[in-house]
Amino acid sequence: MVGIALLGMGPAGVDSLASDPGSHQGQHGPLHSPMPASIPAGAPPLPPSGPSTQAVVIGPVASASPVAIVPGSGGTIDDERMVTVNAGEFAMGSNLGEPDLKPEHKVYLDEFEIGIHEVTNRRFEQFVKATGYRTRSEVENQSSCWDGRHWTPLPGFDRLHPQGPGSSIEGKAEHPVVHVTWDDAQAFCIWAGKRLPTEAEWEKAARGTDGRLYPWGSEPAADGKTLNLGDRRGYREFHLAFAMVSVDDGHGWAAPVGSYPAGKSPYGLFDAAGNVAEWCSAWYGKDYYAQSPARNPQGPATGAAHVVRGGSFASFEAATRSVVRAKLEVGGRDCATGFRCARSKK
Ligand SMILES: [Ca+2]
Ligand SMILES: [Ca+2]
Repeated sequence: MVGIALLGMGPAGVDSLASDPGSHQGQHGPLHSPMPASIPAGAPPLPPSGPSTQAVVIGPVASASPVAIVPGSGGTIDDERMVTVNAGEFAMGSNLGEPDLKPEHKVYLDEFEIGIHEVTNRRFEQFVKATGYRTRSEVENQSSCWDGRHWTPLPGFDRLHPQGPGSSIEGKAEHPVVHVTWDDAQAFCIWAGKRLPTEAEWEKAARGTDGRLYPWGSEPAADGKTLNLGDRRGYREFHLAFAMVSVDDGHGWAAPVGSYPAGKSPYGLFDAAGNVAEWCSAWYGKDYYAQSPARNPQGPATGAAHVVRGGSFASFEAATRSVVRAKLEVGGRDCATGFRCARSKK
């Protein structure tokens, strides 16, 4: 079992923190209420994500042979379209809503780039073909999904079988990759010469600088044209008990990325609200906003779960607000969580 390590430095043992998949707590849920977090100390440092000429050895849990990834090598094969988010302040968090959103506070971020789309199956397949990487869901032939009553680990659900046994990614090349852990997402981003966005970068890219609550503004949009959330198709196809049955957004599960241009963010991000929830680089800290540095916050130094943002096709409308903070523990993955990559400007 190998976590993530720089060659010559020995394994960092990231996966030693992995929790029992049986205790996996899906972070979507019909109402998608963020769960309180307890943050134990002593977690190992994050793997390197910046540009490097060193190969990085990455192997998912139970992988017999870890794979070597040359950071940035995937950027020459193809690339996700990125937009630049200019340096400056924005209002992060909210004085209204869940306790972990408070207080609203000014945050300054250096200039960065971020993908306009969630990473697709097509792009992730390029990574797999180039490196031989296997996601943890594939290795363990198991991932979490909604069984009609609970988020629970289910056999036969993995990256290649997003809707479980009998499903496949054939014909879903432009759908977001799902059933990927934070480590899987980080491995892809390293290969692509990028990194996961910080929580602050994700929020600024999603809601801009004017304090809006959604990518398109502050009013919920329930016309079915701005985002893919838990709608009447989710009720029928995904068996959501509390779906918004008054809305038809066209998709019961994930939609191809970019399907909702009316819901673009001020910086041009598609699907920042809904479709699939998105991993951020940071550990989740319930009280972090009260103590966050004012410049380029990176999140708590340690934790048990990483931040996941934006809600998903399985979320109730309120959970798709760009301020909502959800989390998924180390090793967690499910049918409604993916990611997009970011990159610091040189
Ligand atoms: Ca939907
Ligand atoms: Ca999303």
